[in-house]
Parts: sequence; C-alpha cells; structure tokens
Amino acid sequence: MAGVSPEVAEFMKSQTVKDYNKEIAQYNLGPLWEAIPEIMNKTPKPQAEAYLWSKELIAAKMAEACQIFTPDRGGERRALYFQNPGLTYRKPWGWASTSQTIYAAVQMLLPGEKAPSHRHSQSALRFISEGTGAYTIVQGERIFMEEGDFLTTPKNLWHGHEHLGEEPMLWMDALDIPTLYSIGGTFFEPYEGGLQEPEVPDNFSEVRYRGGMMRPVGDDKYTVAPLANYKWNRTVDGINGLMQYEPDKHHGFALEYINPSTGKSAAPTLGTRMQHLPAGMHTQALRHTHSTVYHAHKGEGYTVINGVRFDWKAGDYFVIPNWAWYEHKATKDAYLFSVNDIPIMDRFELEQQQSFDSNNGHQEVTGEFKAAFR
Ligand code: 1HN
Repeated sequence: MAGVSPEVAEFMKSQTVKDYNKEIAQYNLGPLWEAIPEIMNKTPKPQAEAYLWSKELIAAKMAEACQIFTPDRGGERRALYFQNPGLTYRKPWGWASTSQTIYAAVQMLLPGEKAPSHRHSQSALRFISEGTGAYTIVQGERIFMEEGDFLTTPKNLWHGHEHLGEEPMLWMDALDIPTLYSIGGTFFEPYEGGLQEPEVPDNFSEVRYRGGMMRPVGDDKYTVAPLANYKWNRTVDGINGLMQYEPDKHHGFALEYINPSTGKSAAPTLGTRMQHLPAGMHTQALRHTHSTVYHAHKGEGYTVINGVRFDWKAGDYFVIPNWAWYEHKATKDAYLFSVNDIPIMDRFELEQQQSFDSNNGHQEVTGEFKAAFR
C-alpha cells in the first residue's frame, strides 16, 4: 500500500483486519480501506478497454441472426450490440455496454420487415451504413433513411421502423443506456397497435429546417429534435467547406452534429461527429476524459490507442476508452462517424484533455490488435 509505513502495511494484511472485513460484510457494510485502490486512481483507469469489431464479423453474425430471427417473427429489433470485454463483469445481469457511458449496436432491417413502435427515456441515434428504402417513424413522422444519414430519436418519443425497399438495411444505433441504467432512470413503453401511423408529412422536419443555420420563426415547437435527419450530402458539403483551410492537428476535418434550435449537441447526453481524414493524414495523439465509439464509414487506416495499432476499414467499429492516448492515420480517404459522451462530461464539469507533445505527437507503436473474422 502506497504512502503508509511498513508496520501499517503489515497490519492491514493481518488476520484481525481480515476477520473484521468479513464480519461487517454480512451487514452490508464495506471497509473503505480495501476499496481505495480500486476507486481512487491518480488518473482515470476505465474498466472499458480499447476494442474493434470487424465488418466481416458483423456480416457473418448478422447473416446468422437473419436466419434465426426471421422477418415474420414480429419481435424486437434485430440488433447486435458491442459488449466491451472489460465490462463483462456485468454479464451475470446479461448486459455489458460498449464504453462506460455508451451503448452501440448494429441493427439490420430486412425488406418488408417492421419494428414496432415504442418509447423510452433513453436518447437514441442512428447512422446509416448500408441500404435505402426504410423509414423510421418518430412521433408520427416518417423519416426515410439513406447511406451516410445521421438521425436522432429523442427520449420519450414514439419510434418504430419499416423497410419498404429491396435490400437489407444496416445501421448503427447509439444510446445513453449505460447512464440511464446506472442512475436507475429507465422508462419504457410499447406502442398499442404495433407500428405508429404517419401523422405529419414524410421527412417533415428535414424540409422545415432545410436552411440548416436557420430555424422557423413563430412556430419552432419541434426544438427537441428539429432536424430529425442530417443528410449525407449536406454533411459532405460541410466537410468540403472545412477542407478549404488547414485541418485540425488532432481531428483532421471534423464536424459536430448540432441541434439547430439550440446550438447544442444533437442529443442531450451524446455527442456525434463526422470526421474526414484524407489519405496520408496522420493526426497527433490526444487523450481526454470522455470515451468514443467509432464507425468507419468509408476508407481505410489505423488508430493507435495506448500504443496498440487498430487497423480499420469501412464497416468496422471500435471503441476508445476514457483517458487513452489515440491518434489516427488514414491510408485511404476516410470518413469516421463517432459518438462520444462529452455532453455528460461537460454537464458535470469533468471534461479534460491533454495533447501528446513529444515525438511530433506520435506514440511508439508497441503492439497490434487482432480482430476476429478479419
Ligand atoms: C431501440 O429503441 C432501438 O428503436 C434500437 O431501433 C436499440 C436498444 C435498447 C433500447 C431501445 C430502435 C435499442 C432500443
């Protein structure tokens, strides 16, 4: 034990202390002196680990899921969620999140299939990876989804999905489930009668907020999620504007999705970004108190996380835990979508960051991550 005399350290390991710790445990009392090394670290020591799930793994397991959980089953969402191997201590409860504050998953909807409407106190986000022709219906508004689109599903609003197209749809879901779970704040309700019927014109909010940096005067009652769908072509347009000038040394050409009525993050508890790294770009290493889940939407490259190289390409997902050094290198023109918990860190005034100043901002690479099914 650090900072105590050898006598005290010896005493803390004695039978007297062991017996006492055991004695109080039966009354649901814990000895702080045993817990200190676990809970009081000099710098953040997340239980979540850096990890990567490959496109091939997802394709293989989703194909099996489609065989087993057929379109006519009328059941829940066909989603495979990313369980962080460092958080598997939660497994006896059947659940482990992707980072400590972020749940991320891939969801597949097949042509003709419906996912019934429901609502819950968790905020949800979607990033469309493959396919076209499906809509999500949020509070009576059908929002049609295409590759590269980013959508928000605010907390407590009814939402369901239906696929009217020809090819399977694959998208990323991200929710603030771990936060709601840890504060015991979950409300969930299924919609009577399955999928909600439309109540406003299709793509209503996207049309009303077409100005992007402008909001409707007089009747801006949709401030919760005024812009339900951030279309890919507009995202690319924004990135192309940034590219007229110098990139950020840590982030390349990156944009944050915001709520156009408030200027704040598109969802209250999760931040979201699209980041473009042209082929050859190598960002400088950074670490921060928030965690991030990435989805490589296009391109190829690698990210060095605490010295370990994680190779990625379009369709892969990876997680960077809190306070881990990371830097990206694109080997082909890359677009990375990412979800973070900055809004939570900011709200509690816990956000901090540090840049890696030695060696031109680049870590020494000491290992390589081997992804399953690659
Ligand atoms: C949910 O509502 C969706 O609407 C996806 O597609 C994943 C995970 C947990 C709870 C609700 C969806 C979800 C979810």
